[in-house]
Amino acid sequence: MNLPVISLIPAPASLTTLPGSFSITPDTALTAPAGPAGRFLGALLRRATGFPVPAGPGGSIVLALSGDASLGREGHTLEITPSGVRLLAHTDEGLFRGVQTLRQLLPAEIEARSAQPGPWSVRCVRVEDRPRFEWRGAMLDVVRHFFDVATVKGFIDRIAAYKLNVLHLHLTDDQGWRLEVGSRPRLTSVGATTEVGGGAGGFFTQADYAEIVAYAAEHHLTVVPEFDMPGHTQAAMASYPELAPSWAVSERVAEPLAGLLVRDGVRQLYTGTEVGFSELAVDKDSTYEFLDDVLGEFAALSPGPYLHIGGDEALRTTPEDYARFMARAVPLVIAHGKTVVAWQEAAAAVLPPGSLLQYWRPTTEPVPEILRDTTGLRLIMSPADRTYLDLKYDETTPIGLTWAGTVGVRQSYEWEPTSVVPGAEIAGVEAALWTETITSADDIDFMIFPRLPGVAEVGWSAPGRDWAEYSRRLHAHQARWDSAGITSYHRSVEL
Ligand code: TNX
Repeated sequence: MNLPVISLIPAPASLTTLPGSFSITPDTALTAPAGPAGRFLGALLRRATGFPVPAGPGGSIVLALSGDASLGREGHTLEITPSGVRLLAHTDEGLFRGVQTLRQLLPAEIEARSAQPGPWSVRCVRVEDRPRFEWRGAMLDVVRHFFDVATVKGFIDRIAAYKLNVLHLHLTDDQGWRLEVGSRPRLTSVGATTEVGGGAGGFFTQADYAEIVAYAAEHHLTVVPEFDMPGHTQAAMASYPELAPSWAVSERVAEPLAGLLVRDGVRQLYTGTEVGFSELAVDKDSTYEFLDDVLGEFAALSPGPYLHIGGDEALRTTPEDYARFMARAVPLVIAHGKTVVAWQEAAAAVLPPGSLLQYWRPTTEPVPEILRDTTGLRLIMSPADRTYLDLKYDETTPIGLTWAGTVGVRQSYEWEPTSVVPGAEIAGVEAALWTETITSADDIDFMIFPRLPGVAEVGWSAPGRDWAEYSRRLHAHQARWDSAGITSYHRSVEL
């Protein structure tokens, strides 16, 4: 029989091949605890095999919650023998990650959206697995170009397949405000009406956002919403002019940009791609009332423990103003019961122990002085020259930015998150997809495939990268994307 070659991404902690194979047939049943893992696997198998795959006791595929806490929250063991599949974990999340392994052991046709002929055979194996890092994220910028709920769900489908567990949504920026806020309706009625290039923009209603959060939870992904402050706030200021600082834009921003940002003293919507020109009024109490209301709604809508408050590229803000601002903004996050996440610039502020900083500067730059001592903080590693999937693959890539150079497939895979900021505690890694040049779901697929799986492996698998071995596995995944109907992935010459 023609059994698929094993090409797991991310590579598991341990894999042993056993003799023989197991086949899914019209008689196969699934025994699983109530929860996303069993639901996901049942739906996946039914869709591509066309078999009924009933759920109930006595199935030849068994997912079970073992009492063994030593597996960790996401750890699991998967044993496939000729008589069946047995997947054990301590939590449903662990089962869900293991289901992604079983999925990749099946023929690529398992990704098809309609019933295929099969056969549905897998090699017998024993896999013991758990992640290296607890934070394995992907960020989607829905501001520079807006992406609707269906596209975000598609993004969740893609990242969950590679065992990521965090969906970071960049929801606010100069070019738009993308989440409805009940107490500040102009943020969306005004602030969401455009995007980079002048398109119509758009926003998530609170019901839309709840749908995304629920879909993410169904894939054991935590949604981390980002309200970027005090910079990247032109859309908020265009919606509520009183949020703007008292200094005249022309004092700190050169023409012609300054002329686009203000007309008759009022902040305008912005559709360009410059960064670092906007800042909230740091000295007005009303700014913090605004933050309190908005952060309160973001927190209430987001069941996860984190709120991301940006903090990057506040380039027109003096260091004193930045520190004063963060000293008032950070406690609001805490008051709403959330842990602070912020871009690396926020290392200049006083952050409570346990806060997370997202490192984004390229690995080729020296570590900034403010990050020399990160005691009490944890770092999410997103160095631009490795994890910024909005950067071009090479000079010939039709879309994408190049401010940190180009990011080839190999470059996004061959790096070590713990050696960028020596001594820092590393929570994990996150791929970032900024969307200044990305305008469609096909563009998203073009930029994330084939680079995203490499960042996922850096986050999940033991250190020590072997490009030759990995690129063979990655090559095999193209058949899975083909089968899933993902047509626009980048046909990289590196594979
Ligand atoms: C830098 S990374 C930014 C974003 C841009 C991105 C483009 C960061 C914290 N800020 O505003 O979209 O580069 O690659």
